[in-house]
Amino acid sequence: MIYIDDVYADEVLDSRGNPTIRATVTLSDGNIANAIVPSGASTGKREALELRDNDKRYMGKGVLKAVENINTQIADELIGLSPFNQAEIDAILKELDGSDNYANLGANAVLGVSMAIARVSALSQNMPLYKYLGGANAITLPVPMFNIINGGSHANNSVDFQEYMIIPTSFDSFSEGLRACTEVYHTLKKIIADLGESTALGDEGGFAPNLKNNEEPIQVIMDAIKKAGYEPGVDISIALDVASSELEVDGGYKLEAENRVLTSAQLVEYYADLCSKYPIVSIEDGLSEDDWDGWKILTEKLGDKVQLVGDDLFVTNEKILKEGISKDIANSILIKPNQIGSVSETMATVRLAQRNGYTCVMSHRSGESEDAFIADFAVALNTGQIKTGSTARGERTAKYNRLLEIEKELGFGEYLGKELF
Ligand code: 2PG
Ligand code: MG
Repeated sequence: MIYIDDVYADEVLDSRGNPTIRATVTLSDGNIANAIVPSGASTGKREALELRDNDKRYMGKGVLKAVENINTQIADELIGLSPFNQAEIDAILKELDGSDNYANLGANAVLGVSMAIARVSALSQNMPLYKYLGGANAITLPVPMFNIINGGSHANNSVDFQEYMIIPTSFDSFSEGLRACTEVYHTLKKIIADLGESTALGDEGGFAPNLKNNEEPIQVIMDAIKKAGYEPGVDISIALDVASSELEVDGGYKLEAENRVLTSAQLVEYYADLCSKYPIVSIEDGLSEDDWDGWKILTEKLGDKVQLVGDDLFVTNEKILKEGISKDIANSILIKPNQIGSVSETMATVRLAQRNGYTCVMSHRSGESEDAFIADFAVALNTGQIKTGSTARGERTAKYNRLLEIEKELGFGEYLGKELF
């Protein structure tokens, strides 16, 4: 029987220069694999706990306690077990932690090990990770939700909305969709430079220009789509992640760039107006994680036309999603494994969403690494969509390049470009 021979962790750095966990698992057959854990900036309140040292090193952001938890408690528990039952391993880690949000071991410690177990098991079975996790059903390449302008807490510019993205909707394959988005990205760079604005990049590789309100980014993106030779709304559509939990103030949502505070209902009207003027097919966190009444208004107003994605709202949590489904809130969920803490719990949330007709968008975090686990995971879980930045910055291209590799391996696979929206 093949068993887990060693489990250990190191403190390494993420794409923002903050410490994170790299967990490594060795099997008795000699296979060895590691996984690096991502980290968010605009985190939801109900996310699983990311354990930080809170001491003098790295402004408190060290992860030596989480490393220690892996090297002692988690290693003690897992060494000697078979790695091939992911659900059982993840359940053991959950029980070892004993809390409902990994407050003891740290969700970063648990997720690192959970991902490394999946990866080393795939290796041991001589299978690509997507196939190990998804089997013969894992053949759908995700449509990219490609980040092109950054604002909010991912950039220090004047724009309030956190992410403006483009979605290739008329292409026959992942690689063709990605090519089109990349061409629009290069075209946009020139447009922004011609406006006399900075072409510096935000955390996820999109540009971070100082534009005069939250609508102007959409206008320059429309311009870029056309100048690159594509038809907005036909070939390429637009998606937003407002990350509005970050904009909440007493009495509403503060749009700093526009010098005004809107109520939930007014913000919904603002979105409806934008959607009537531009081909916006998806809005993430249009209202805050606490504003379920507002979400109800948003879903009633736009839910049958626009994909409404809950990120901070659902935090990849099966229980919270269940509540959302029962209240008819949103129609889509963002899937970030580190919000919930293990591979199996992430899969359970995706299953629940898919059974209930909620779309799923696999997602990176703003703090990332060269680890491309989510590329395989998106294919394995048939999410059909992935949000992983622009084609700039190595930690973002790592995921795109892995998907290109998977596409080739699958002999083009299946791609939902035209059918998605
Ligand atoms: C988001 C994410 C990823 P962060 O809000 O969707 O784009 O950002 O990782 O900072 O939470
Ligand atoms: Mg978000």
